Amino acid sequence: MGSRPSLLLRDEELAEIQKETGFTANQIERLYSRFTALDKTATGALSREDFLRIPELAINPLGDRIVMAFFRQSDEDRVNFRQFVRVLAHFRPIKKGRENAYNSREGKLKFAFKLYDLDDDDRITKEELLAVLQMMVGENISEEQLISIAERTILEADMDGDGMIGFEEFCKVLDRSLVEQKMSIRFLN
Ligand SMILES: [Ca+2]
Repeated sequence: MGSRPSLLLRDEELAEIQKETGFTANQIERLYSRFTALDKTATGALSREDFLRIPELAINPLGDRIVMAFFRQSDEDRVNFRQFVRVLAHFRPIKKGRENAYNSREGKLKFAFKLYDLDDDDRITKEELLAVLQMMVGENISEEQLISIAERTILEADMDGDGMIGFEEFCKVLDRSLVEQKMSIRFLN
């Protein structure tokens, strides 16, 4: 019994997280109760299995990649609450004058870019693009069609002619409204 760690968020921690992520105190409290509900073993950190119990991630075709983004924040195979909210902060809608490194257009684009950059070398190759397209569409489109979509996308985005998509090139191809819309979740309004 006595070994269960405290599940309460300290005030100073709450203030720090608020400042860093832009979430309101109320939103953080609610995310924290979601976090502790997922943390079945009450260790103060989530494992990969804990994440897979989130229904929105389980049904998202890119769920695996998004789960990996949480673990990129961490050197271990567990994600603590701070790391958890940092990733979620990318999905805060952009409001004028209230953006930060996470939910700014650039922050959102960086997060999206990393979903495609499977080997984390800051370039998206045709193979990486193809792999992500396959995750997204499953078996609905033939391999040949997907290869042609991947090739066309690289051709259109690749301005320096290296056959890959760098971050700058990625930003140029993605339409502004699309990023802001797809990368925003109305949090607990
Ligand atoms: Ca890469």
